[in-house]
Formats: sequence, structure tokens, C-alpha cells
Amino acid sequence: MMRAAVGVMVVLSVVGVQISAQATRWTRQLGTSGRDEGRGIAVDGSGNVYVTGETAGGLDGNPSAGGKDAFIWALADEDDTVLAKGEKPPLLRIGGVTFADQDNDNILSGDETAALKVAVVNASGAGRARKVVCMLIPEQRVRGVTHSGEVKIGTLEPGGRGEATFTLTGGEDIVTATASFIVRCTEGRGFDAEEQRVVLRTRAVAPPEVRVVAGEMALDDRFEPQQRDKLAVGTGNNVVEPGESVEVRLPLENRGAGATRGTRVRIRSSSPDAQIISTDTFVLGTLNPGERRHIQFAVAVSRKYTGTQGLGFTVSVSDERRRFSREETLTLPVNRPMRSVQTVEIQGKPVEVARSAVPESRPARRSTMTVAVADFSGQDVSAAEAATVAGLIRTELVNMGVYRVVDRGNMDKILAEVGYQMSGCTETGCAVEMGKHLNVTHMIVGTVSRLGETYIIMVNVVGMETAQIVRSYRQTAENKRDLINACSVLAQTLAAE
Ligand SMILES: [Ca+2]
Ligand SMILES: [Ca+2]
Repeated sequence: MMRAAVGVMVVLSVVGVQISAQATRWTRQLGTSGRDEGRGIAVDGSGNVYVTGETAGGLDGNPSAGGKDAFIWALADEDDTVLAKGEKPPLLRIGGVTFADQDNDNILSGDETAALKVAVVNASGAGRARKVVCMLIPEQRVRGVTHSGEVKIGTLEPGGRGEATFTLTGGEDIVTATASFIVRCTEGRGFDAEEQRVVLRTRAVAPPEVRVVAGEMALDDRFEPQQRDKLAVGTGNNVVEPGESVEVRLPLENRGAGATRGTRVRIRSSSPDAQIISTDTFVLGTLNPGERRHIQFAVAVSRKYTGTQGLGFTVSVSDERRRFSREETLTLPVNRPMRSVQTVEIQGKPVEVARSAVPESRPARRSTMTVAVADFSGQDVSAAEAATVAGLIRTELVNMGVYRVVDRGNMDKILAEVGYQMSGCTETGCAVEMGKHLNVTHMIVGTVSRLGETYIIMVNVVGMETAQIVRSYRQTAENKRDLINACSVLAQTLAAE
């Protein structure tokens, strides 16, 4: 080969996976005094470079076989765990942390997913940052909170900005607490950004509780042959009798503090003498606290039925979240008229009238007050009735959405944990004590008493800050049936203050 020795330079600009296209990481030159030609180049996942080609010389001291020889040249990735001579270190800092949850209350609640975005910037004028990785490190374990793993940012040029997005998920078992995380962004050669702490609030799932309102079950045993879809074939005397089929309208109410999700109801007969001849499955979807829905089904009663206890049914209310699914039994009386008082209530008139008087939209203002309603004590009124009155006021307050109201289930749980008895508390002293356990700003305590037909509800609002009664109210109900309305009015008065 008498050709002039021309060294052909093979200059390699390696473009790593996380490096912008313009970034030159390192350069190498290879060649012999003979003619060298690079023909192929490949980079593997670790940044190693492979070059193939042909050479007339002997690369790297390899003996030439004469003429043109093929070569393969492997070059390991540069050691980027140290700074090169004359290289400035980077100057990383965490530029900002933002949190975005699904319902925008900045609290991670159960069954919710949130995005935590961390910006990391490299100061302009500093050196290049390599292998930047950001991670979230929980400072303490908070039940029900999970988060995604580390995020690789890669190289950040001086003045460059990267962003790491972490997904935080609130599980069903999340508790009401504070969760803190350390945000750490490391650099390949140890020039890490200063850590930041992120503190966020978490909230337990408010449990729904769908109950069958058996006392307001309505019944239709009228045979109306012109109505083709009606399955009732009976005497029309409002009494279920053997040999008849009847239509049953059954109210269900969410008496819990939280909304249901994907609610389905299924009713099954537990007696061989009763057969459900209509659909037995109902899709109710979401029931908000206090919300009521009806299911309607038809039952045929065998002529052979001779029992006296009534016909048994199982009502299964399932929630998408299985732990909130529940089952109740229901008895359909046979050969017994429904009580007339209940028949009136079935029509829903006293309740519906009272409800329609309440504005449909919830007040826009939301107080910072958190309240708990203790069970009321009764004078000439049974403890159960007094507790029902307190429960109605509690539910109304929840529905109005002005205050955060501790639901009954949580009250029981918290008070049981500290061994506190709720019943019979009407005085300031015990109200303050109970309020402290429940971590509320105000406690509502009261009594229900009776004078003849008239019921009197007396309510005190006790403020925790002053440990004093801040408001007192009295509301009367003409009779037992008017109690629901009275509770509604009283709750509105309470919420209006
Ligand atoms: Ca939230
Ligand atoms: Ca009948």
C-alpha cells in the first residue's frame, strides 16, 4: 500500500439515553497510519460503544494480516462518577413542589390518587448535572398511603429544569393523619440537591351505611288487570294474604357519613312460600349521606302458607368497596294490616314536605366548625327515641354541609377507645370532655321531653375553646310525627348560626 498514509478519524459522539441530542459526553479518536474506515456503530444500554470497520494498519497494536483487515472496537462508557479536570460541579436545587388531588381539597383521602410534582433545576453558570434521580422517602409509615418509585431525570444542563411526578394513592384503609416525605434528588457524582420535606394531610374514608327503612315499606295488593306490567293479584285490602301476589315498595336510606359507590341491591326470599316474581336486583349507584331511594319488587305468596311470623327476605346491599357491603333481613307481614301511622309515612308526605322546604342547593359557605352531636337524653321519652332525634339532627347537619360533622360510627369508635360513655351527657362539663376526645370545636348536647302530645327538644351548643354554652335552642313538635320536621328546622337553625 503506497498510498499516502491518511489517518481517518473516527470521532464518536455518544448520545446517551437521558442526554439531549446536543450533549457531547466525550470524544475519542482512533486510527492507524494506514487507511481506516468505520462502517458501523452501536451503543448498548449501559453506554458502551461498539464500532466496526476495516483498517489497513494495526489498531491498538494489533498485527495487520495484510491488505485490509476488519476490526471491531469496543469502548466502555466514561466514568461519570467523578468530575473531569476543569469541569465545574453542577448546582442543583428543588425548585418547587406541587400537589394535585382529584377533588382539589389538597387532602389525600381514601380511594383517591394525587400527583406530587417536584421541579429540580440546575443553576445556570454551574456545571452539567448527570444521572439526576428524584425519589420520595416517607418519614413515617402512614397506613393506606402508597407512592410511586424513583424518577430518573438524567442530565440537566446548566440552567436546565427537570420534573419528577410521583403518584400518591390513598387506600381504603387510609387514616386521618399527616404524612411527611423527604424529597431527595441525587446527582451521579454526589452533587445532590438539598432535600425538602413535604407534609400533607390524609383523611379516612367516611363510611356509608345503607339501611332498609322497613317501617316505611309500602304495599300494593290491588289487582288491576288493565295494567299489564303490574304483578299484583290480590284483594286490594292492603293486607298480604296467601294466594296473592303483591307489589312491595321498600325505602333504603344511607345513614352513614360517606357516600356509597356502585351500590347494588339484591333481595332474596328465605321462605319456600314466597317467590319473587319481579326483578330482584337493583342498581342504585351512589347514595349520598342522608339520601333515600326506593326499590320495588313483587312477591307471590303460596296458598299453602300458614305461618304467623311473616315471610322472611334477605336484602343484600353491596358497595363497590366490599367492606361497606351489608345484609339485612326483612319481614313481610302476612294476614296483618300495616299500621295506619306507618302507611301515612310510606306516602312520604310529612317527610317530603319538610324536605322540600329546605333549599336544594347547599350553602356555599362552609364553616371551619367541626361538631359532634351527642345522643340526647329523654324525659318521659325513651332513650331510643331521644337517640333517634339526635340522629336526625346529625343527619340533617351532614346533609347541609356547613359544618364537618363527626358521624355516629366514628363517635362510637373513638369514645370506645378511650372508654368514654356517651349516654346521658347533657351538661357542659361532660360535653367539653367528650368534645376533646372527638377533637371537635363544638359539641351539641340536648334533651327531648314530652308534655302530653307535645315534644320539646332543647339543645345546647358547647364551645371547646371557652368550655361554655355558646348557644341554646328550643324546638317543639306537635306530636310524634312532627318530630322529623322539628329536627329538620332545628338543624337549619343550628346551621344558620
Ligand atoms: Ca382530596
Ligand atoms: Ca290482600
